[in-house]
Amino acid sequence: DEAKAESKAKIKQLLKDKDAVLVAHYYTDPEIQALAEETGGCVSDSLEMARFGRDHPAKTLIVAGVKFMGETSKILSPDKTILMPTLEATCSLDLGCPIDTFSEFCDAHPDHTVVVYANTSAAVKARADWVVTSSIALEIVEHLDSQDKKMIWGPDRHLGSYIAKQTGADMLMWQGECIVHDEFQAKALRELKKIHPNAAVLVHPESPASVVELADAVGSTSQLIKAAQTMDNDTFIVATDKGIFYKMQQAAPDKNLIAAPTGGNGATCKSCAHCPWMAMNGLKAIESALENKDPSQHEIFVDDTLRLDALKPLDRMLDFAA
Ligand code: CIZ
Ligand code: SF4
Repeated sequence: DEAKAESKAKIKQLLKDKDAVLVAHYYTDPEIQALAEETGGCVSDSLEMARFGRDHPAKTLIVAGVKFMGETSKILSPDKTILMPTLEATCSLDLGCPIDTFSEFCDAHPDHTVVVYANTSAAVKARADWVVTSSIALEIVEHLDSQDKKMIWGPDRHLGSYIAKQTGADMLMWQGECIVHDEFQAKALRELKKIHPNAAVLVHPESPASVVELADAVGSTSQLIKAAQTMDNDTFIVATDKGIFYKMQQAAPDKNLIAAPTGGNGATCKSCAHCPWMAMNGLKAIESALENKDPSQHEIFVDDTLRLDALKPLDRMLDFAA
């Protein structure tokens, strides 16, 4: 509608005026992803967002995602201004892994290599030996396992169990989960598969093991988009945040994409396959981030000592991925 068009025009102007670029996650709302594309920004997973932001010449990055993504950008690009539509956009994995208790857990197992998921605070990253995202977690754990390392894994227990099962690695699990993926339901998914017998099931490994077991392809957001593009099936049942349908449909325009069922088959779900924190990245919030009249609402700062400690395991991942 008119207000939205006005807001988009204003954002486009502000992006130019402030030498800023919009970096959006696959789970943000479709209009935010479209705006990032239209304005020369990027839409991707957390690993690519951080790399794109680091390598882009813009002075300011608007990170439409959740807080840990803004922090990762600041850690990689300390000289850039990192703004977020709202600093209240967090993540249940980050919230469920406070530095004090996580650090105690690590201290109790000093002979273990600490591997943490990107969905964590800068402080938790700083305590880790390795940071991984879901697109590269399997390879990195395989690599560490081949060196006979015992590992502490945090915070996502579903992703951790999936990787332990695939690799046979010795991993002590932190008990965290994503409130979105944790809600996918195996029983309802089995029923849905009966209705669509030719559909392939695509599952993000933050989902429960019972759901992962039903998958034809398991992978990170980018890997699932690739699967929809390359697999022969004409229908896909997708177990990850609904935001992904925007890019997945773009990549596979002729395919029929169906959301996997969540708690109570949609009747009693809490997140209903869309992250409430990702949903906070609306047009008005982006506008207000660009204006940055109140940095306490928008700007990411990471203490310098913490930044350097968190940079080491992050760079380890980026070098491994390169
Ligand atoms: O669930 C998330 O927040 C994901 C998949 C983040 C990422 O690595 O892109
Ligand atoms: Fe965190 Fe899950 Fe939201 Fe991703 S979708 S930001 S893992 S709560």
